Amino acid sequence: MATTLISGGTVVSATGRVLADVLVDGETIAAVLAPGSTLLGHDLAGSVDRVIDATGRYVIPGGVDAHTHMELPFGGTAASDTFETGTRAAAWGGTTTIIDFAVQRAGERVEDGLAAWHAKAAGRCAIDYAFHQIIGGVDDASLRAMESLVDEGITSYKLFMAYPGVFYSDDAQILRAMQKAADLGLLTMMHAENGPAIDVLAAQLVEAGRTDPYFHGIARAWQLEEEATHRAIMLADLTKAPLYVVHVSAKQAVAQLAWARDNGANVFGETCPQYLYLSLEDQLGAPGFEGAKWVCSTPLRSREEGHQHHMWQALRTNDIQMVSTDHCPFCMKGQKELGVGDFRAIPNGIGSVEHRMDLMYQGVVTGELTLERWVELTSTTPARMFGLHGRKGVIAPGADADVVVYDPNGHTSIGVGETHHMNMDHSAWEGYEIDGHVDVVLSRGLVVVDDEGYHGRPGHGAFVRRGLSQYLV
Ligand code: DUC
Ligand code: ZN
Ligand code: ZN
Ligand code: ZN
Repeated sequence: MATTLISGGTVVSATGRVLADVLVDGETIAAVLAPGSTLLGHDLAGSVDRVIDATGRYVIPGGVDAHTHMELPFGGTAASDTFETGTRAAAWGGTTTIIDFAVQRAGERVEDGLAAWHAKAAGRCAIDYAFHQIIGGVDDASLRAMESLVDEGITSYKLFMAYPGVFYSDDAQILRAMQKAADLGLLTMMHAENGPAIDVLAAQLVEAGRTDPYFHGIARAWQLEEEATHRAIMLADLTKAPLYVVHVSAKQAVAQLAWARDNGANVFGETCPQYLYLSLEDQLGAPGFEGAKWVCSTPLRSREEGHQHHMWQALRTNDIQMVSTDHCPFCMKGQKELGVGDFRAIPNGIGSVEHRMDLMYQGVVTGELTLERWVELTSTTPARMFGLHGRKGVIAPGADADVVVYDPNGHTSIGVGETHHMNMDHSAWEGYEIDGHVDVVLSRGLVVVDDEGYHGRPGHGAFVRRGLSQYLV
């Protein structure tokens, strides 16, 4: 088994930083050592297969993106990244684990949905992957099927309060699923938007000729995110089901989460880079149909109303505990274009799996986050939240050797022709400049990215069975 020494770097964890050498033996981390340590009198650098000089750079645990949608069928099309292209792009950007969503719809068997996702991913991923289970049709059969999920290594599932007729669950269904989840120790993930109310507003807007992409965000008003978040919290409280609210974008929804946590509830929230950087005003100012590239749900929020500023603050105060991408890419041509003349037909989603580590590092540069908080939000907490701790999210003996060498003196220009490896014909992040650079990426000991380029291969990434959330035990 190959041995690698990552020498001279600053190892950053969620709790601190230290100058140290990291010794990798095969697929795992063997030791974290004082710089220049010897082993039984032998110079380590001379006795390993490979030395990576990390002098002047940060050595961090690989990113864990707990919310991606490779190949998700949506709006008559499917997300444009396959597990092969999506995990390759993730690796380029310093993410070494994704947790994707297997899909079950009303009338389908949960077991079949899960098997279909295994079939899509197996043998194709460049980095390790795990699954959550979407339950798009809560009924007796799907509730029974939830009983097998923990044994399958799937310890979280997602419900939708939005998208009536597609993934939607009503309150009765949510209540039943949460009762089951509370029994099983499953973490309930919630898309918290009031879908039936959104659909009425959207129809009224289209009727009035307001069909541009911008009106997607008007229909999906923050009141309907706040209301659904509150409802989810109360149903979770009643059933004693721990709750994780995905893609929080409205400051009022953050306030609901903070209130619930202050009252002792097991409630958590995630946000995404788009809700930190992009705004409804950006979308309004985009020429022609360009704003479609930022159509996602929950939607971008108004900068004038201060949502983005508030979200950075919530990351500091731990009212929001982690950052995922909700990576759900669609090309403009043939996909987003389906919604020319009616924003309701624009497939919802933004592709960011490649850029999350960089975009969040820029928050360190601008003083929004500490270096340690960057690692915590993008790697350590996601691993703990979703039952991967010990293997992922830490640089420690015995952990998987998923490691990133990050250069604070490097530079990354984001855009289609620059660093972009996602299967998209545009970037939601075109023109973003990052004062840092992903230099080297190891996935279970294999160097997948270095100065010479990309060395990853489909099938290196393995399915990871997850344990129960560390926040619930
Ligand atoms: N939101 C998106 O933007 N895309 C897919 C599903 C979702 O909830
Ligand atoms: Zn969602
Ligand atoms: Zn999603
Ligand atoms: Zn560099």
